Amino acid sequence: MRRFFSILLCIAMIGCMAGCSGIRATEPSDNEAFVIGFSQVGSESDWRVANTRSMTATFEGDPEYELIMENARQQQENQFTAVRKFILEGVDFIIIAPTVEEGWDTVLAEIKDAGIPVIIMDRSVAVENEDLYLTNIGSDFLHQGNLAVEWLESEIPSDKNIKILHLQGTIGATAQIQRTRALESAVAKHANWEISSQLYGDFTEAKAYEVMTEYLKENKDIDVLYSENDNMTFGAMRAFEEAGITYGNGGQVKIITFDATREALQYCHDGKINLCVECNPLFGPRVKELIEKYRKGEPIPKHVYVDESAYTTQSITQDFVDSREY
Ligand code: GYE
Repeated sequence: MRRFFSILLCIAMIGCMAGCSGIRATEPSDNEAFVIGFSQVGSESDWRVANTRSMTATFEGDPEYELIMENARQQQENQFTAVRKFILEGVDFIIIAPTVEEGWDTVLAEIKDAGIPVIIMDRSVAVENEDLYLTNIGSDFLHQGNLAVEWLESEIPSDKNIKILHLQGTIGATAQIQRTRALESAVAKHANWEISSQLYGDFTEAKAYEVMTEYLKENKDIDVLYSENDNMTFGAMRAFEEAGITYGNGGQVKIITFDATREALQYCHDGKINLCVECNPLFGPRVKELIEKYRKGEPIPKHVYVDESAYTTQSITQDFVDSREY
């Protein structure tokens, strides 16, 4: 089917020449591999890099499959372009890791009209019609946030007032929405908890370092850092050091981070991070299994969540850190 669409694509390209810049015709493969178009968010974090690696490693080397990945550099518009290109190329399957939840109705309807099945991976999409996609495989981000606040409840006596600095990821992404929701609802329930500020770190180390450095010039009264991913935490740690603020076990600021990558777990083991909430990026094999079920006509659940937990300095060993795959 792909060869036929590649010919169509060539005709379309000749038809619009200069006006259609950016469209790339992938070479039709000699075999009739099952072609998957994958629109990835970007490469903003170690989590994302591990996720990309898991996807490519799973399909690479399997002659039955061909995975075409497009990196959206964290822009939803780039995802729309990628998806439309996949449709034009006549791929057999599409996987989308959506940047943000909103705004997907039109493009998902276009995919459906083209008769291509879609898996939404990692974050979710907010569409009225759930039939627009086959399944959503990802994390329970609210559960992750709740693990973090439960830990904080166990750490903070109810008569102690605390100021929480909240570093937020890409606004509108499920991981941001749900992790924020868990914190905000917990703060609403605890009169002694206060969010002193919400800073936008876009899930990147560089952005977090920049906003934290600026913030710490005027504000040093922080008891807890609630950072919505590890890379922002690393940026914040650097800013704390430069501002002379101590953190981790025995320090001024308790640090809560999400993802639990190997580097963050090492900091946690070494007492520099207090809590790592796990978010597993290794979706490749699970996605492949779902696609295989789909191809055999087997039923597929609408939502697939992965099991995740949280780690403290006391609960992890060096062996555990070393064995971390991401
Ligand atoms: O926590 C962060 C990444 O959506 C789960 O995106 C993902 C988040 C992850 O950039 O590191």
